[in-house]
Amino acid sequence: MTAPTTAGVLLSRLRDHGVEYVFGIVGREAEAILFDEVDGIEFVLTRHEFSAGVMADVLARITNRPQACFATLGPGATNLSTGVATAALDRSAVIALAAQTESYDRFPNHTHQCVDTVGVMRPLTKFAEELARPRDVVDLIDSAVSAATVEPPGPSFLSLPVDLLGAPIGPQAPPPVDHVAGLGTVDPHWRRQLAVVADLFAGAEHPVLVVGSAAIRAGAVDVLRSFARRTGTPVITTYTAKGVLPTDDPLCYGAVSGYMDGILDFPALDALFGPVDLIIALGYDYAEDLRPSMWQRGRDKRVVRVSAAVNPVPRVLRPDVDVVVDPATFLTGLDRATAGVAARTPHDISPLRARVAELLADRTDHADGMRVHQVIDTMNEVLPREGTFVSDIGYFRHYGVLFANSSRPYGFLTSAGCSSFGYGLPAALAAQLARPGEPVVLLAGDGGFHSNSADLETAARLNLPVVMVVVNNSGNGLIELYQHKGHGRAHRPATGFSTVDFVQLAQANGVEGVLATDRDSLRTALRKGFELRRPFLVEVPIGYDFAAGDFSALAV
Ligand code: TP9
Ligand code: MG
Repeated sequence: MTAPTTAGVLLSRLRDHGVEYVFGIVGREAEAILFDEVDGIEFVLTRHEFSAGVMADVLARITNRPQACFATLGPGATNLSTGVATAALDRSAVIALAAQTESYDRFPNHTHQCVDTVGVMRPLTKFAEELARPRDVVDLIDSAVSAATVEPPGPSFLSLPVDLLGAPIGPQAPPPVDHVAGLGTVDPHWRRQLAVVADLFAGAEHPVLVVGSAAIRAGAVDVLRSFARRTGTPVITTYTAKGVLPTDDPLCYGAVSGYMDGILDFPALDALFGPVDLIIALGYDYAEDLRPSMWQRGRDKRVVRVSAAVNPVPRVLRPDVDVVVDPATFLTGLDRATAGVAARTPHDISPLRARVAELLADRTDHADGMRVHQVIDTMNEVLPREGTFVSDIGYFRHYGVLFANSSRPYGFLTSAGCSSFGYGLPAALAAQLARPGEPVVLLAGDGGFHSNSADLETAARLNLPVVMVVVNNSGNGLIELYQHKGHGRAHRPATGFSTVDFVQLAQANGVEGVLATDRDSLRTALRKGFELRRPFLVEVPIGYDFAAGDFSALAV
């Protein structure tokens, strides 16, 4: 039997930590690693390293385990860096790996394809090191996984010199993997703080729970649902925590976006937060873009921040009570401590709900294309309750935050923190890998989708039956909105594209596609897409009314 190489030990250690897939593109280090060295871990070839990073991010998020991505040296690693940044700002336990020039020939910016990738990745990651001796590989993987999984989770990076990757390693008996990730700093005073928060809650007239994704990661969804219903406490979420209460639950007050007043042409933030006198920010994370300035309106409020990590943004948030403990433990404690508190009547947001319903029911025909709220209403009609709604980044995404139905944690997936456009397609593919047999629909704009559309071929090759809806206004619409906001007009050379035929683009990559121009043709196309069990693309021409609406909440 041949001795295992560093590559084999690396892969088996990753597998032992629960990693199921390595997404990426292999370069000349293929002479040292084939990716079939061990069973139980699969390599998925993508068309771009950014896609590989996003796929690892989304799979890690849904499976609650670390997942890996891989790039070759130099340009492969720098391409991967945007996926790594996405995992950093969106808090995902991604183990990013890249090959490096042979250890004896490592002269960054001189040797062929050699750049200092640890230097590139260090500010984007929680841990970044280069392998110096083959026998260190298990320790390095263990450190990378520990750093990546401790709250708040994020990416780790390992640089792998090609000669060391292919080197034989003597027989190894690594210690067993401990799957339990740490919880970061736990403040031992949290039990005393719990009594304070229970008193604040008992004395409040209109408390709300403002929920971030850390509450999902902590496993707080069940206790959150029962606590909210028992006490009559409304739940407001960030983009990415949408679904912790189903959209149609009377206590689901929706997800917040800084664009909502403008899109709805309605003072939505005032309606949501004006009457509130206590905010319990459960699993709060500033990166999810629900900013304290959005809730600072109307009545004076007490604010409680609950997070397993210490407060990193005191300049914008100084809560009245800052509880450093995992959100599930805290809410379970609060549930018990408030058992005697009677259920309240939540504050009334019926005018806001009526405005949302009015837009969803909009049947107006527009010569310049459907409006995005009409597109999403039609998607809601067809997507089954357990389905996953993935959104790329663009103006349409903020309509998705407001209008898309979501009934489960991570039922709505988008990049809130990094907002890297082009995220949507690989995110949807990874969601489908994580949830085989369940419907996954993608909403993407022409700008973001075509910035990373090469992975249409990956969808076809892996036969991942995602239904993709590309809303096409031949331009970077969101940026046009900002041009209007700043200058009162658009400058198309900086935002406008020529026409792309997305149906033909899909077909060229082995994906069936159709054009839909109204609600009826879109509904028919979506139904067909969900029955097909193969990837399917629907292109929908859309129009935006940028000049309308109040976007002052964006000036934060
Ligand atoms: N480059 C990256 C990688 N990410 C982002 N977010 C930008 C640039 C800046 N954002 S959101 C956007 C840009 C250019 C335009 C999106 O255009 P679209 O056609 O995908 O969507 P829409 O509906 O706004 O036109
Ligand atoms: Mg566009």
